[in-house]
Amino acid sequence: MRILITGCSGQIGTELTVALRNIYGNDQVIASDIKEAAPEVMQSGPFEILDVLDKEAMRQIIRKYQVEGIFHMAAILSAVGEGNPMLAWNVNMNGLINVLELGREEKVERILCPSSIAAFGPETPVDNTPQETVLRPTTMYGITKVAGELLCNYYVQKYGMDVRGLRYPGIISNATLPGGGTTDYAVAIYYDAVKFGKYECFVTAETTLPMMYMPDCLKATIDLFQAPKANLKRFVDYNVGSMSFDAATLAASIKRYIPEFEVAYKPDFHQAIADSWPNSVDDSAAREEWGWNPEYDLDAMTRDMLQAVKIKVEKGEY
Ligand code: AKB
Repeated sequence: MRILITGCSGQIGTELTVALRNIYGNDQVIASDIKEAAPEVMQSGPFEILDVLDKEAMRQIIRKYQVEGIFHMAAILSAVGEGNPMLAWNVNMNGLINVLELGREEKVERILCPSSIAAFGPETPVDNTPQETVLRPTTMYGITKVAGELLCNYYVQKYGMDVRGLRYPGIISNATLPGGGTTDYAVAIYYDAVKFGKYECFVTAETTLPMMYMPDCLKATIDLFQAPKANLKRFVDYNVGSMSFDAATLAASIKRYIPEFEVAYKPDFHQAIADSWPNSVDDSAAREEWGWNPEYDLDAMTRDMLQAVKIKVEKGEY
């Protein structure tokens, strides 16, 4: 299958491109972004500069490479979205409708567009948040995620298209730094622990959120994309859980390996966003319909993260 990835320079896009090239072949996976990607993406297969708001440019790429599947990863995340709500609306909604319309017009076989725990809001039950529940987010990012889920479902129902999506928790990774999310503290803490032995955290010690390590994120994304269509009942909005912890527990897991590590908690505007999101999610639909089963727990992730980040710091890459 020939695949187009939008947003390949982002935190997930970088590693997803590499993972998909390993599965489908380097020439079969066309990476695209508004800016150049990391060397491992640029040097391992085709790359195109693409602004997802430019529908005709995207059409040309779909035709040039005879694209059969799209992973639509280009998005503005929650914290940047609160600073510039119109940008979040424009990129997240108009980028998505361009992908969906082109999928329909150019007969793309399958599209995956992630949603997020940001689709939930303060009225949603916080523990083991059900699959079907109140969706009244208080951030523009969350609003675009709910609208995006509805839009994707519209294309499934009205046009019989194969559009799939999952609600990412906070994603923790060491290849590309995240940009503009609320859950970014759970990545930054590892870098600052290794480099400085201390970290200033922008949410309180008690702030609990669902999180996932990148290998599990890639597995969830690719497993859903590859799942037999006949097994799927919902398509666009699967909860996917992995681990759930508060900031103090995350810090304690690092302290086991770096005993002198210190965290100062200085909550800022991110706190209100984090407070509107769940502690943990019920992902039984994903487990039943496409066999979702995460591998990493907090300690396994911390060991892996610290090792990888140490190498980066030693090389002067952070
Ligand atoms: C964010 O924090 O904005 C993202 C997300 C949970 O979707 N990481």
